[in-house]
Amino acid sequence: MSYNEAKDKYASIGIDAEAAIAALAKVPVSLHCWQGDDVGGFDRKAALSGGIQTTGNHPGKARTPEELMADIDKVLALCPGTKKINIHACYAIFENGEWADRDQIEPRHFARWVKFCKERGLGADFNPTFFGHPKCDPLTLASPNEDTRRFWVEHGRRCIRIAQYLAEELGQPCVMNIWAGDGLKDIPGDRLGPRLRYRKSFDEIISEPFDKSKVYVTVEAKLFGIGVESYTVGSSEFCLKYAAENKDRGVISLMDSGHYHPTEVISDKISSLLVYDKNIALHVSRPVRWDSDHVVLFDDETREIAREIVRCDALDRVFIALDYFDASINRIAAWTTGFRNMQKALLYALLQPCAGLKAMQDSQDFTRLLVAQEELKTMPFGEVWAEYCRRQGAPLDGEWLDGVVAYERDVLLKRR
Ligand code: RNT
Ligand code: ZN
Repeated sequence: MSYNEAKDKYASIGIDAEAAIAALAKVPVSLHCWQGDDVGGFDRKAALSGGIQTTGNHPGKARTPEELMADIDKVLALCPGTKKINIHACYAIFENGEWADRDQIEPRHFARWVKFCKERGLGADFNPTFFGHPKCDPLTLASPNEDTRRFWVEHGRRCIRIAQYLAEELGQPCVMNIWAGDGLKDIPGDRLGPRLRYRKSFDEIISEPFDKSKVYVTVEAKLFGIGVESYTVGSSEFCLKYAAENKDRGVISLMDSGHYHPTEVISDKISSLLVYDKNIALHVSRPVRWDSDHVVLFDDETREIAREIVRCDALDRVFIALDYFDASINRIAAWTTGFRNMQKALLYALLQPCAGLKAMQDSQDFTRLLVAQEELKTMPFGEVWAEYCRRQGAPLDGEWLDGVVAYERDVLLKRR
């Protein structure tokens, strides 16, 4: 079947494939820089902490800014759509023998990222890094040790300045996400104290002045992490309440698809937050039994997340970022697969007869609703996806992996 035939097939059920392609091309999706080096960063050699872990030791991970940027370029060339680069503070780039600790970093340590983004016309998002550092005691923003807590608050405040710098330089808003893995391995003796300190620290961070039209501060909730199984300070309730209470100061909720109980899905939560909030943010990931950050698939939940965003007519209200890190396979293929799958899910969602499905529900025609949704699954989606890739100058499915394998042979395997 050709694209034109597929287009006609969609038109026969009231769907405009051209409009779907045009709409998707404008939706920014944030590509996380940390898939390229297993969340390593450039500012120190400390092991990952905060309950997150990469597993696998596939050869060829990026070791320097040059290598990471070269790898990102590969991914960008293989992915259709509008991209932003999501940078963590630990990816500061120090030059001429300089080094600055997390409570000393400055916008200029991200000048190379600005250059990288400018040359490619990309926006950027940003994240303070509250993990992988000796000052995780193990708590950071919730630490009872005032010296530790202040160190991390200062880090957060500096990150707001860096986020604003990125937004101003690149002429696009910057989402600055606060996630700290603060929590305890075993049963706490005090659950309230750390949460009160966490709130105080958040308040101190956002008291750093910023332009709310340029910097969107998000707070990411979590259930638990490896090594912090019994208690997480920044739980879902905590972060939702914090964002609600500080909405006017520019704080937005962020939901990561791996940060809830195993049968809980964020697709069902999106509409609840959109009832109350102008903007929300997402980390699209894939948890396998825990927050394992597997590569995002074109699976039911990723599709449902995208369908919800589209059905709520909220493509311009939801900040979509990817968050996964697989070190067991070729990292460029992992990155590319997840990004392309997010694009596929969004395109698939844009090819839904939303108004028709709503009408079936509202007229209690649940039989027709079920059948219609099932039959959508075998519509010729692949042809529309291929056309979208062609128009974006991106390779089609089946056309990109051999190039990645060649890059692995010629470049990645020489990184030893
Ligand atoms: C951890 C959170 C967080 C991190 C990144 C690296 O569970 O999902 O978003 O993955 O900041
Ligand atoms: Zn996340």
